[in-house]
Amino acid sequence: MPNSPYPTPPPDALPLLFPATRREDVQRRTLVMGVVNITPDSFSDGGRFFSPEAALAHARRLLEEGADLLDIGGQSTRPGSEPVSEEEELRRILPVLEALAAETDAPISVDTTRASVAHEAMKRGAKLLNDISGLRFEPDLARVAAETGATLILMHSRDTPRTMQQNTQYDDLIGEIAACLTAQAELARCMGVLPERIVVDPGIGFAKTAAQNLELLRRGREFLSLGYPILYGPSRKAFIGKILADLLPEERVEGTGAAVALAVAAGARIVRVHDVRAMVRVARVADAICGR
Ligand code: HH2
Repeated sequence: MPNSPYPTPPPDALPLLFPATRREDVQRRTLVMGVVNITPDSFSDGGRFFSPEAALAHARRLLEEGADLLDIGGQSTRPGSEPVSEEEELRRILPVLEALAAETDAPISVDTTRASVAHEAMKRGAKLLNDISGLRFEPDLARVAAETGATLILMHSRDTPRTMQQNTQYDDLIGEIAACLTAQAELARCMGVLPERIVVDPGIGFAKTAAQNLELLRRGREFLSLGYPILYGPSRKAFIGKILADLLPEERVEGTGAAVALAVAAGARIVRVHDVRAMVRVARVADAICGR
């Protein structure tokens, strides 16, 4: 749009994940990814959707509320969290993924750092792999993405979720994250992932202080030069609670709305959120203001 100071992300291949009738619509606006955590210990909704039935009902609700995509995770990555076994991760994710893939054409992402879990998930209908380690834990995950044609989300973080908040020193926050995401995307491409199947994410809340999370959102448009669609996951995170006198995660909806609006203004292509109904409204209005 002429005269808009807000960048519009260039056309990308994400619409190909959707049925042909929806492609035009999803090319023009920010996509909302609903979070389905099948975990007893996630920071914002841990334990609420732990049974397969509860997780499925939750996922259906998010789709009704307007989620474009879903992100299913079987392992919490909150600061300080401990990993679960591969068997347990599969046991949590697969039944829900299989049931959902059979009943919706909304693209389903699986939030995993394990190549083996990624492989099983792709066999059962997942379309995206969301790796919060950006291939640092298991580079072979890129091979799975290449072989199965998955869209691969590469997120910036450091160390492991257990220790990442002890490693938040950056000389050049944006430059270092951009360089890291570029290197991870290069690795993925070397392993056969097509460039149009890569999405990058600066990793809000992962090895970042509250002030650094704000800077990521303030300067988000600088990541556009990486040339990949950008995902932001600010939803209900601690930096929002900190600004708002220590509000609890489920009370951070409006604060999340502010972060989502500014992510859209920075050129986000996907926002990963818990409160889908509210954030669809926020993203639509922010898209309209930005002239998309
Ligand atoms: N944040 C979380 C998990 N996965 N993936 C991407 N790409 N970007 C993010 O910002 C991101 C992510 C953490 O949020 P949540 O899933 O709600 O919590 P938990 O890790 O405790 O399950």
